[in-house]
Amino acid sequence: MTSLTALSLATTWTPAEEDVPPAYTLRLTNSGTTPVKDFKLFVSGPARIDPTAEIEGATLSSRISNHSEFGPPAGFVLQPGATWTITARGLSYPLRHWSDGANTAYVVLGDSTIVPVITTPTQAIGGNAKLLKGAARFPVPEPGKSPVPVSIVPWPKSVAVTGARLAPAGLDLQHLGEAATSAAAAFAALVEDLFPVEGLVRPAAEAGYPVRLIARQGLGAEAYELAFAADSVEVRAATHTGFLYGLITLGQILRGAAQHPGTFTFPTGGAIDDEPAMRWRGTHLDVARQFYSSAEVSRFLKILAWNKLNRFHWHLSDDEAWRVEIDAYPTLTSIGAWRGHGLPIPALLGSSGEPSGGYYTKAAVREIVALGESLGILTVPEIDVPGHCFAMLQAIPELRDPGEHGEYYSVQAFPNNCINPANEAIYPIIETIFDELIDLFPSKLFHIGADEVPLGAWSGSPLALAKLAQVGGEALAASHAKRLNQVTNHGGADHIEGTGAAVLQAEFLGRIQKFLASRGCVTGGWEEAAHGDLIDKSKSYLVGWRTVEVAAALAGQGYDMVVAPGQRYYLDMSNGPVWSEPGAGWAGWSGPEETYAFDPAQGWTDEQKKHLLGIQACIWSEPMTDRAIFDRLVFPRLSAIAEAGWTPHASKSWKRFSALVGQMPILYGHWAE
Ligand code: TNX
Repeated sequence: MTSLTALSLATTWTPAEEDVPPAYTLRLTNSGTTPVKDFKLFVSGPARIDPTAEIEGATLSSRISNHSEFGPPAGFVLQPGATWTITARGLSYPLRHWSDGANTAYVVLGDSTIVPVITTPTQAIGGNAKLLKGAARFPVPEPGKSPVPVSIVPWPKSVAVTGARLAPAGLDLQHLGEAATSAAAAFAALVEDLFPVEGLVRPAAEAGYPVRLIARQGLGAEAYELAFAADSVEVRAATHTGFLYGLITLGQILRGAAQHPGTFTFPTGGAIDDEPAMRWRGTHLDVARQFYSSAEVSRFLKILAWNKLNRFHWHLSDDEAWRVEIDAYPTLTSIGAWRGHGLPIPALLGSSGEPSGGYYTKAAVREIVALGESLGILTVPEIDVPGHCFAMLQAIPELRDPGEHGEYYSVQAFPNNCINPANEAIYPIIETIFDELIDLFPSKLFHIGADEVPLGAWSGSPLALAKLAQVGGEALAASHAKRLNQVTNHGGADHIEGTGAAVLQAEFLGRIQKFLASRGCVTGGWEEAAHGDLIDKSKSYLVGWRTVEVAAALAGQGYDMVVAPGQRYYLDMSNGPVWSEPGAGWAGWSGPEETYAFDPAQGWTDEQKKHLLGIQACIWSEPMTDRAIFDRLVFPRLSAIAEAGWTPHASKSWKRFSALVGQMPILYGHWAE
């Protein structure tokens, strides 16, 4: 009989009870036929095991962020059929949802063989509810029951349509002029990809319904009008994007009427006049924590366009990976784009022992940027500096102070993850990298991160402390030095204001922002970029992520603001408070209805509103370990946020939105069962 090594891991979370601290338990079972000895167990998944946690049954031999390595007691042998149990208590961040726990594990044997471990989703003790995945379905109302006759998301400024006819088979686009012609081509390609074989665009010979695209100067850049007649439709706009948006609305009306006759109609008279309430209707996608191939990103952009979202904030670097080709520094991708056992970046967030990851070549980036442009979407790259740079530092160690000693930790438990503002050698490196990127992104919008620099950042760097003494005084430098090696002292940048870390970061950001301005770029940053007030407000914008009040206050100081509060617009947060919902929980939870109801401009003064650029959905990818989780977390909340950007708050209606949103496409096609 051949011997077989087969291992499986079951994990459980026991919530706290009176006098009993919560416990995270990992059980490794040998389901093979040979004893397993001389081995280590490695697990990864969003949950982190703090160094301060008490571990029973094993030694936590190393950990980086959520990657943990456990060693069994000396001489331990896991016999066939036996289970080894490890319990961790005292985690500083409790598990709240099933996707928090370990979702990948592997064992490494003494001879370095990697054995994959079958890992089942973490169960909560006391909860037997079915674990949820896939987008929640929003059924289209029965015939006669829709609150509105036409199916459109986001809802237009004015809908005054009359009459009803059977849905045409498709649209025959008749266009003259550059903007109309390019928009017609972009629309045809869009629907061919999003809704293959429906034949939404088709010639008259195939019963295409006449749609005339008419240039109408004086309309806004994203505005359009639809005028319905008994036998045709006119789309009027002044720009490519205006025409495209008019066609998207028409395409949505047609699909609704075709697929749900009796519920929705195709008008024969009247008009739709439309333009967005807000200029910036963004979506951020974190491709560092999980990698999304260019095919996935391309389809995602098409879905954004179908929601009339117009900014793609592409989060290309973080602690866990660097995702874009840079000619001058090939290690950024040869090292920074891959995680795996024994690599400079370990298996994290559900990646396995085998190398996994990927990056976008420059050619792929150009294609995606061009696709976005054809769909009215500007792509904004983000390179997150000076914090969240673990991967970048593994690839280019020169970005540290060579004399740095000791350790500080980020809020996600990465050690020493910030490039060092006081090391002059970093500036030519950063500028070279940024120059290559500026060349790829014609939007000339460049987001530089600036979030979550740890409280103790650079506290063991002689260069940083000298710089701090120079700009902030000896006392500040001395107090900053004391933050070194305080393992639990990771902090988050929301409370670093005024500290040594904030002062050093501000110096850095001011300098980088000037550099970007010299290249004609507007600099974006997360709200912490305002600490120290050293960036030029007239050439920058900030994304506010804590609360609307913080965003409004920053707008009052003169910063152009994009509103993306974690509680409502972070699409990694779960849809509900229960264990069976996947997703994160640090900012709470938000179901589609809560996200929809939220008013991003509530409480803003008129003066502050002058600096309200718009809104943004943020898709952080820590919990997206499975594409069915992605679909559940992103849809339909993405459309709820799109409507907040497009439709004036007073015209929003959950009843209408929830009747229509079931028609919107999702990325992977995973629906909840
Ligand atoms: C905070 S808010 C982060 C990200 C995480 C996210 C998870 C902000 C700008 N940074 O690094 O992915 O929380 O929700």
